Amino acid sequence: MSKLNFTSTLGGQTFNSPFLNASGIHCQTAEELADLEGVKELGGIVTKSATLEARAGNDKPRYYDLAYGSINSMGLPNSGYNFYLDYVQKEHAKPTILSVAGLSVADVIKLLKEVQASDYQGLTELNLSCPNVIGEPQTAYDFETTRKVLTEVFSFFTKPLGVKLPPYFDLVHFDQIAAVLNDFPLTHVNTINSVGNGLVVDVEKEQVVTKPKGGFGGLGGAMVLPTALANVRALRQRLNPSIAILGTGGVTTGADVFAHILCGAQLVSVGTQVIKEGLGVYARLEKELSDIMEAKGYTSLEDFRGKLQVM
Ligand code: RRO
Repeated sequence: MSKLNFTSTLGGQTFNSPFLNASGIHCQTAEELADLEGVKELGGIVTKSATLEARAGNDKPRYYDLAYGSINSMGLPNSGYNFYLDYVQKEHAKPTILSVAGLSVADVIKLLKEVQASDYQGLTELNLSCPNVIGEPQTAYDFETTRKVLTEVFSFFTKPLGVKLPPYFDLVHFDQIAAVLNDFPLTHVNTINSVGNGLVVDVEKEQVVTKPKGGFGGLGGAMVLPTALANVRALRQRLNPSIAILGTGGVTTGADVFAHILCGAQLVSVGTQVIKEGLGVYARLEKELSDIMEAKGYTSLEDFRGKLQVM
């Protein structure tokens, strides 16, 4: 097992393992971020998406655990970008990804100007896909606006930058978003955010399970794995080779991690399963991935990355 090479590179940085936390998962407070640093199987740390001002988020209950995954309508609770920008500028044993989100285009520009002006040289990820801010659309479903935002951002931003995308469900939409993204020097795209605006019904209570937005919320966990794999694969087939894909969505086993990498993922994030199982999930996933690689005679992630076969 120790002979396996789990290294991947992204934005000029080396990640010693393919595992990340999904943004929003155990990464909002200083204590949670410190916990992530202590997980040796984690290759890098992603922050909760940061906004200009701190936010309390939506009313509770706003997260609900399901046998087949989760539904959330957190509403971007976070400590504000100053806190996360301070955090990523400190010394860390692992690479960091600073996730940022704007409530308007002007917010995004202001946030990224602050990052540009700071000493932070690591990766930043612009979240274009939060499904839960009341009254706000998911930007990346609007291809024109996405192009407009990225054009403005790259007029001044010179540091490593990726975007977090919502899931797409139509092959033409994959073509359209890829055509936009390929015009910019992105380090990566992270796909997928939760499957927006699902609705879970408690039949006994004849009621929804989360309070905000009448119960509508983002779906994650096992139920979204095929959607996540489709997005990783379809984008890998369409994006410039210089744009890495971070695979997020539906990982519960080492086989799921293997599948994400086979579809083209450079790194793989875990969200819902961390909430269900705790941070020990990463040791289990690493062991399961190692067992699969050893059984197949693979010694590095490059041996199978992107090599999914079709019939
Ligand atoms: O905070 C949230 O409600 C949230 C965000 Br910003 C996101 O990007 N994805 C998600 O499922 N929840």
